[in-house]
Amino acid sequence: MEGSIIKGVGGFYYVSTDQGEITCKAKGVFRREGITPVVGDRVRITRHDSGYAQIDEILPRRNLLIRPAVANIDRLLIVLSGHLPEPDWLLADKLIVQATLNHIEPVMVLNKADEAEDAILEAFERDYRLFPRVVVSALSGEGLQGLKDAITGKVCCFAGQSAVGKSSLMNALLPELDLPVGELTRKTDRGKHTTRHAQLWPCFGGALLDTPGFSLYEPESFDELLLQGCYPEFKAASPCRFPGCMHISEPGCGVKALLSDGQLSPARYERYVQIAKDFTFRRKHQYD
Ligand SMILES: Nc1nc2c(ncn2[C@@H]2O[C@H](COP(=O)(O)OP(=O)(O)OP(=O)(O)O)[C@@H](O)[C@H]2O)c(=O)[nH]1
Ligand SMILES: [Mg+2]
Ligand SMILES: [Zn+2]
Repeated sequence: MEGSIIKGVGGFYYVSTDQGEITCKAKGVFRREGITPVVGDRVRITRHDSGYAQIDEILPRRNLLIRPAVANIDRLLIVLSGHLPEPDWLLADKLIVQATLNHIEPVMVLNKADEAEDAILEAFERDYRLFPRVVVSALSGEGLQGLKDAITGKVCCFAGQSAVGKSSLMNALLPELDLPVGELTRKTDRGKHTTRHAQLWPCFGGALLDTPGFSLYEPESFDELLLQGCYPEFKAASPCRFPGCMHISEPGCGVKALLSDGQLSPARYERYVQIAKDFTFRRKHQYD
């Protein structure tokens, strides 16, 4: 039988199959070989007469994100809040990079439209104008149809800071879930990491995954040229004078020309420079 892992807790994997949900253990050899099944994995399982079921094989993964580990994602729904917690734009840009490098399509979601600040709305529209994006409110229902359209038929995973409303959006789209939703702490206006595990729900001809966010990005390679490919803005640039230009301090740079023409958001560009420098640093120290 084949199915998808929808949840993994304490060594048990819950597998959704066309014969319903089946609780499995992983084959012993997986552990010896250091293989860990993850949420989103397509697996082949056997059910024994005793009722015991086991995962025999993990089918090849199209992609894998870590912390939390999830596999086979079509779209990453990168959620920011229009109000509190204050948007972590750098994290959002890193998530775009992470998604793009893994051949996952990023979709930008600005939640809490009901109380969104104009400055945040403007920055969101300006910085992500070349990405698919929706402005929504889990509370009022505004924009939810657009979000539904963006996820239908796809395996979509929510990502973003704690308390931006990932679980609230899941609940708004699938009221029967009734997932726990957290508060912001009064002191820091940050979230409390209410969601603890990644979990997948088949729906809308695809699936939705709620996660505890992704607080880290861990590209497999730190190739600055691949990084530049994650910036659709750069495609409008005229060729740079130097091949392999990093678009940071080189003369005759087409990307910096876009910047001075006002065709590239300065904020997006500044964060690009941070991420690019981080790539260079990590590449140099990868084998330290
Ligand atoms: N005003 C407003 N508040 C919202 C909206 N969506 C969520 N919230 C509130 O934001 C807080 C956090 O919501 P959650 O859904 O738990 O956020 P999360 O992203 O799942 O957080 P973690 O599970 O900790 O990563 C809760 O107090 C929600 O009621 C919205 O559209 N508008
Ligand atoms: Mg949550
Ligand atoms: Zn350049």
